[in-house]
Amino acid sequence: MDITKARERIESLRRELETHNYRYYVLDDPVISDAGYDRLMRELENLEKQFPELVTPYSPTRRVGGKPREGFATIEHRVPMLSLGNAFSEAELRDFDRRVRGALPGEDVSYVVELKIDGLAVSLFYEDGLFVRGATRGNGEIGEDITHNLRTVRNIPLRLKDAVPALEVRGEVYMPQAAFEQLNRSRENEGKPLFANPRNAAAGSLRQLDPRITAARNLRAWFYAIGYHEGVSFATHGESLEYLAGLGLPVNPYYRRFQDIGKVLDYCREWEAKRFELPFAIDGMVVKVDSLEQQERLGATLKSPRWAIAFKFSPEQAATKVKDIILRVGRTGVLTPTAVLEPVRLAGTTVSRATLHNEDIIKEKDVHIGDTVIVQKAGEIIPEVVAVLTEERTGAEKPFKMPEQCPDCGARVVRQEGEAAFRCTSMTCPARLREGLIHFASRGAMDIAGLGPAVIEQLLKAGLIHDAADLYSLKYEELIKLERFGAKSARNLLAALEESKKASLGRLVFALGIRHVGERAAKTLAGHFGTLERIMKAGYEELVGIPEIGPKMAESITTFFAQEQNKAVLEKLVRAGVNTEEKRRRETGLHPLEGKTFVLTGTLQEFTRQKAKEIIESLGGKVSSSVSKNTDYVVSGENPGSKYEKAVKLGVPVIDEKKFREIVSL
Ligand code: 3BD
Repeated sequence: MDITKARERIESLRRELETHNYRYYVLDDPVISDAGYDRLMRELENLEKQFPELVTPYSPTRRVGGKPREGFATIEHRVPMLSLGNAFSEAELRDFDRRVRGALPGEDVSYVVELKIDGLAVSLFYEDGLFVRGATRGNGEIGEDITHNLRTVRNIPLRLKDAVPALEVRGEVYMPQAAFEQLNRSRENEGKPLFANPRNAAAGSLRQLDPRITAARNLRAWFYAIGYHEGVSFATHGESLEYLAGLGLPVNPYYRRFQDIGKVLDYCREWEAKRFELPFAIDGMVVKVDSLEQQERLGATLKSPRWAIAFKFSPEQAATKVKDIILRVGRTGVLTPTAVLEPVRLAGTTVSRATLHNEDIIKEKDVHIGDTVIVQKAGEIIPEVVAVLTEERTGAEKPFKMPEQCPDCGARVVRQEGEAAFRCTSMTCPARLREGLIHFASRGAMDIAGLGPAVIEQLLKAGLIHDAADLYSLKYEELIKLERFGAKSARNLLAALEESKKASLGRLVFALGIRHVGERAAKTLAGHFGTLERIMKAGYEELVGIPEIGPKMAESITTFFAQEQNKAVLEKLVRAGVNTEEKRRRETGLHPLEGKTFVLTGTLQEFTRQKAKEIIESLGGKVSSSVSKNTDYVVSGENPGSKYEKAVKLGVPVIDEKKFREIVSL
């Protein structure tokens, strides 16, 4: 084929693929089979390989581009992205209507009401109809450049249906409910921490430095506003939405126009009732004055427009029956009562467990087995019981009684004075062992990738491990015999175990799961004593003499190391080659961050917070959890919290990850 023919064919294939993409991902109405689509894509890929000079970034073959990035650049929004005021009740929505009409005396007012997508606000820039840049909302003025990740969102067109000279569109990127559930299922299998909700999952996915990961996350977007624009104009918000849809951008079809606030409210309530029928999460409705000219006259306060408001839905609750109350034994032996529920739909997922925290709370809420209760999801992965519907009682309900024996091993259960918790007293309780191993492998501890609860359960069942040290004598031949284990996962697990031997002494001490010894205390012990051997030999008096180590902790540490069983496991760990020494600080003896206090906020790309903390502390600096005027630096990652705002308010320097790397000279 000559280049002219190739150019024509390539262009026609691209148009065709764009149309199929649009039909599939935007209209949800495909007209081609997957195989047919793949055939077109392969033909285009082959032609682009033969004629690399004809490749453009806007080709459907180029969504997932190149190598992982170094970090995110910042982008200043040409038109600031405002916030939205909230209405939490009918009265507050009516107040909004009164304010609007009060400012526009004698005029007709229409509202457009939209679903409020529970995702992440983004801004996309198109030049001559081509997607050139995209950013997070950030603080509304400045966001982060996430172009490479937005390109992987399948319903975002790389090329609009019209070559508008300049257009900035705003919308929400979200993770559909089904994709969220699937992602968490596979994360659970891999022993990775779960995302609490689709919003966090979408945020985590957009923050990836490697667009291939984002591409695998199945994100989608809806657009609802225009920012900077040239060469187009509209009279109403409704018109601008139609315009966006006409360009091939996904616009949620459930927006409606009303004049009467009562009708607006009815429409809000209608969606509040059927929100979980949607394949994605919404957390309210957005009400906007339709006329752009009226919007202009209404203007904005410091942060949010006076012409729009978010009507927020109330927290998600459901009524269901408590079939049973079971006890889960944690790694420290604490028995946590959990309600087994008649499965019920809540916030888009089916819920069959709710935590009851401890016996006191069961008594306080007066939960009986057989009761009908209200359960609620509030950011947590596990829902909780809010209240009992006592009017539903029949008399057949049974009060719950803490057992005297551990449900897993039968050992005696005790409640220590001043504590709400009951504990299993056996050191060899299988449930404690399992939970202890999960902790040992977890992130802040030995951080063993691929060793999650499911795999640990498998290894225990197969009798391959009896304590943490046994992990280090696992054999390839043993692993590949296990269900769902292939050559690759077996090799990866062994490599992760090998890698974990290098973990710092602080991590190892934390991983042991000594009661009351958290990450910080473990690090203090490691820093103070320098070797595991010295920690093991330390007496009570010496321990309480260390700042940050209280009597309770000191007692628990000596008890732990006095137990023969623990000593035996530690010896095995040492023999396996696990690091038991604290790395000496840089030999120069210089502690360049001596006296400097850091606060970390948001999610960092290259480091876990844990790692960043270790680095700062190894250089003599301190990490604090709250910002004050004594803070020297706030290191801000993606989605910074209120600490960021506080730092700005106090004038404390806020640095990004790149700057942080410079300071610690990595
Ligand atoms: C939605 C502002 C205006 C253009 C300002 C009226 C605050 C997140 O579905 N319209 C929507 C949605 C969000 C919106 C506007 N319309 N602003 C809208 C929105 N249908 N979620 N938001 N945002 C977007 C925000 N995000 C993070 C932190 C603070 N504010």
